[in-house]
Amino acid sequence: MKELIKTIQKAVLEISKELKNPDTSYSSSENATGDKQLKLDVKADLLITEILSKCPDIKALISEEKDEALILNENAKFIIAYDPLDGSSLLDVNFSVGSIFAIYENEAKAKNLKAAAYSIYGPRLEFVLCAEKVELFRLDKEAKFSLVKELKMSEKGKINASGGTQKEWSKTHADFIKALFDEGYRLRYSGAMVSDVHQILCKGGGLFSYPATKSSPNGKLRAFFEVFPLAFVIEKAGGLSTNGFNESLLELEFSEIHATTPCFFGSKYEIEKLKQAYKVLNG
Ligand code: AHM
Ligand code: MG
Repeated sequence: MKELIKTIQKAVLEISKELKNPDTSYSSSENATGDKQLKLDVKADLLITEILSKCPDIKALISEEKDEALILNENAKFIIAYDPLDGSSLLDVNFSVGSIFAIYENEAKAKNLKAAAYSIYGPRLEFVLCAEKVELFRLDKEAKFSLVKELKMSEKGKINASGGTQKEWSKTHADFIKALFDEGYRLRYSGAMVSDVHQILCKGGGLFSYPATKSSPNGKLRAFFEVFPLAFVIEKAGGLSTNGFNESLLELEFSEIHATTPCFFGSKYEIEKLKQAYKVLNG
């Protein structure tokens, strides 16, 4: 696992270099979920594939930018599911984006998650790693990732990061989000889930939500390489996750590698309140 994490960090470092002088134009292709791919989405996917392919412990790679799983070594133990550049539609405005990695053992299933990690390409390069605890690393002057601190969620936060087109929300969801703002929560939403969740984690709490909408009844965010790894991180930091109705997003099972789900991550207070609202208003 140590070698594997080092290899992931190497890939992250290479992507961060690529982002210094980027070509932010679109390629001529779409990914499996129908998103138009930027040249940088494709490049970041390629860099991760090239670098991770050299690690003998990896059985397969599952990427947001690949239609199918890429089998590397049938006898190896780990399956890595990743989003090479989460929030890439914000590259043109120079907002922070990141790469997300889920490390599954034997089979890609939330219950088989052994670790999760993500990077934040912001003013600094940061790397969050979670196996048992959640640790924040930062690239230092010697170009090494050094440990900054352990990250923990508090019981209740102040941030409300609410995704999805509002006119497509259910009344249940709209009423719940309004209730949080009425309580004094502040809107903090950039449009890069990894950066929005990172803000909540670093500030100690709050809620990130991406609900079911009229046009996307199963939500927008993808289970294996966006939702499961970030739910794993938030839960290990002491927070909670749900799809609105279950006890944890990590209970969910999907067979399709690009499956999506409504998702909510946050501190205990906000997630319990959300589950209550969804239960009461949906009967
Ligand atoms: P991406 O992986 O193609 O960047 O798409 C995922 C992103 C998430 O980071 C973010 O939460 C969401 O899409 C934003 O969508 P919206 O613009 O509908 O709020
Ligand atoms: Mg993404």
